[in-house]
Amino acid sequence: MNLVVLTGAGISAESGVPTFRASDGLWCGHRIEDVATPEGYAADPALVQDFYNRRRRQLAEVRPNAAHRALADLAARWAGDFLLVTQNVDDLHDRAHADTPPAEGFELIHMHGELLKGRCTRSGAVMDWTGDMAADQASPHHPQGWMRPHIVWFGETPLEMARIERALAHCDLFVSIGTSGAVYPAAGFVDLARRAGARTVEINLEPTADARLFDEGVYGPATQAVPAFLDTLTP
Ligand code: BV8
Repeated sequence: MNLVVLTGAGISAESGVPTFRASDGLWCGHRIEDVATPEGYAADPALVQDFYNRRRRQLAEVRPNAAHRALADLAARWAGDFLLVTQNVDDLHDRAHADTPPAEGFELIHMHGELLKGRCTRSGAVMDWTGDMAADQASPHHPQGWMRPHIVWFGETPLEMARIERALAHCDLFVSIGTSGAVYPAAGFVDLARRAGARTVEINLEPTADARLFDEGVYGPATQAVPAFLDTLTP
């Protein structure tokens, strides 16, 4: 059986990573346009770099939770194709799968980029980046290039879309975990999975506005709802 799982900020919430649209969310202190758009970066690179530096530093204080680990345990045993697409830019899935190596049919895609990577604005080269990034951080890849976070901002094209769409066209089970369905194209993945005839399941703290698009809903904190649901699957 081919599985596609989409995760959002809700799967990392219980690890202490703030979600985007909760009252204490990340963006409460900032308008989206100011920190998560190319225009915001061009207007005030220092503000944007500081926003991402704070989030990159915070990764040292958080750890994968039982939901991340349950997905890693399943990936180690899954016999078919298993694509895990995350909208999250934290490295909690990466760490969970590093601790429990996945079977060969598994792939993890960060469709909105990664906090622990940087990108040269001229060459497009992507490289690991664990420390702070200055507003005028020179690129090691191009004499006239600067470094920017390897993050997909609003108005930019998400990563690996062709690969994701191919997997959705052939999936038998689509599970959406901890995402409000507020951001496209990720919010449209359930439609592609339904068109492929897949069983579709939403796992979230509470029903989202798109709950009606799913065959089933499993509601509660991800650290409880995700392990419980994955236990019902036969790898
Ligand atoms: C694109 C990186 C073209 C930045 C992010 C009008 C209509 C349709 C689309 C648009 C439109 N106007 C503009 C657009 C396009 C736009 C868009 O969707 N805008 C929205 C605001 C309307 N999209 C884009 O620009 C995208 N690019 O469209 O390019 C294209 C299209 C197709 C193919 C090729 C090209 C690029 C979007 C990427 C933006 N970057 N992240 C950063 O991280 O700083 S998006 C950002 O939002 C994060 O990635 C985040 O993951 C994502 C979605 O948010 P969620 O993860 O869902 O988080 P949220 O807080 O909203 O929800 C948390 C959920 O968890 C809640 O449901 C909550 O109940 C639940 N929860 C909380 N605690 C728990 C829990 N669940 C379980 N357990 C818990 N404990």
